[in-house]
Amino acid sequence: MQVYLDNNATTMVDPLVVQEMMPFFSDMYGNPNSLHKFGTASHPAISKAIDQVYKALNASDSDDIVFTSCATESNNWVLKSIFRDYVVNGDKNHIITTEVEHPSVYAACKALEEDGVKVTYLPVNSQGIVESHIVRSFITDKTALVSIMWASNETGMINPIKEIGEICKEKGVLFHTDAVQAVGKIPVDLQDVHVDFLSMSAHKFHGPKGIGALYIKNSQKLSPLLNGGEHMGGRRSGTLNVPYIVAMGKAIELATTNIEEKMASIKAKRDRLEDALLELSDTFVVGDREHRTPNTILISIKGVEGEGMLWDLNNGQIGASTGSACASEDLQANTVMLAIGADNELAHTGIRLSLSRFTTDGEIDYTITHFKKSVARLRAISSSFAKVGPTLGGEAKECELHFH
Ligand code: C6P
Repeated sequence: MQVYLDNNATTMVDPLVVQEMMPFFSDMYGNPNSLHKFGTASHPAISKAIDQVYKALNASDSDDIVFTSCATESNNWVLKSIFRDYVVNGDKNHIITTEVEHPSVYAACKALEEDGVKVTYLPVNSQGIVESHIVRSFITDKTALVSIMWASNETGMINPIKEIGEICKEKGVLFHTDAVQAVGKIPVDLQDVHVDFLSMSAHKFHGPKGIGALYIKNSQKLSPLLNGGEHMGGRRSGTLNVPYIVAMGKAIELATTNIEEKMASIKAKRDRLEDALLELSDTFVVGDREHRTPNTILISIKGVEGEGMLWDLNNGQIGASTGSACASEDLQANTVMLAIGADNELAHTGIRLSLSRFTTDGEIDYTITHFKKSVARLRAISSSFAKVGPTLGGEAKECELHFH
């Protein structure tokens, strides 16, 4: 058996999505900006895809949804254009974000600091959540933007986006959320929350890699990142990637239709896996289940290095990760675990398991058995675990961590 439990890194493309996109490679392949029939043939499918994305997010007709190449582009677009529009060409100089953002926000903020922007990196609490009152306390009349992820790719913890949006609205500050790990996993209703800009990526909800989007409330000002032709109303130049746009529309429709049912089914499997793994002594899961995306577990197993565990799981045909896929080669401690107060040793023990709607009960059973054997094997050869030994009556916990 093979088990893929790294769905926060990327997901399998749903076969129904593949079917929908195929005709636009070699059949209806014209450039949609061309005036002949080869070009115009794809217009109905593009319109349908745009409608599917608006409907999935409950966006209004006055809002813009602009297709991009990925969420990294969407995030960079917001941050760099806010810098241009409100810092260079305005009187603001401050951006608020968090210590636990994905690198496409965090590294972009670091780059803006070199250009003179003051950036505040907010801490998270011991659950890995940004508390809204902290956001409020750092907003000044120089703040151009607050950028806070909706849900964490590492822990699955869901931030109080509705509260933060209300605070930003009240203070007259623009609010961007990186919703890559929220869209398609939990309900995202843009009539219910106040968000100015929202980034997403299709390959996180069973669409293909290389297509994302940026939502812009009320089609407001945001200078383009890519200048060129008049594609997407001049907001994002570059010939439209028709097959991928069609795929993204289909994927978001499939992911968000009856989302509550899908969430309940994934959560039941996730909880069963989590309960079984927490039977092991000296294990911790970051964050409570109530505030977590239904597919994610970040588990720490005392005495077991994350990389060793991944290797062992991989030998058993199970794909997992120690955290963000783009940081997985540097063998550093998990930065989110450090941010929530784990010590360096513990922050090397995190394993991220992320399910999808395609994960089966049989795969969960197999993973439980293999995981437990791996832990026993690795603990038997772990020098740190041997030295300290299992905590007497070692308790397994899911909730806030108090490491110190
Ligand atoms: N996170 C992970 O293993 P792209 O690669 O541009 O489609 O998505 C980037 C991105 C932005 N924000 C968040 C919250 C994300 O999780 C990701 C992708 C993967 O966690 C790959 S690093």
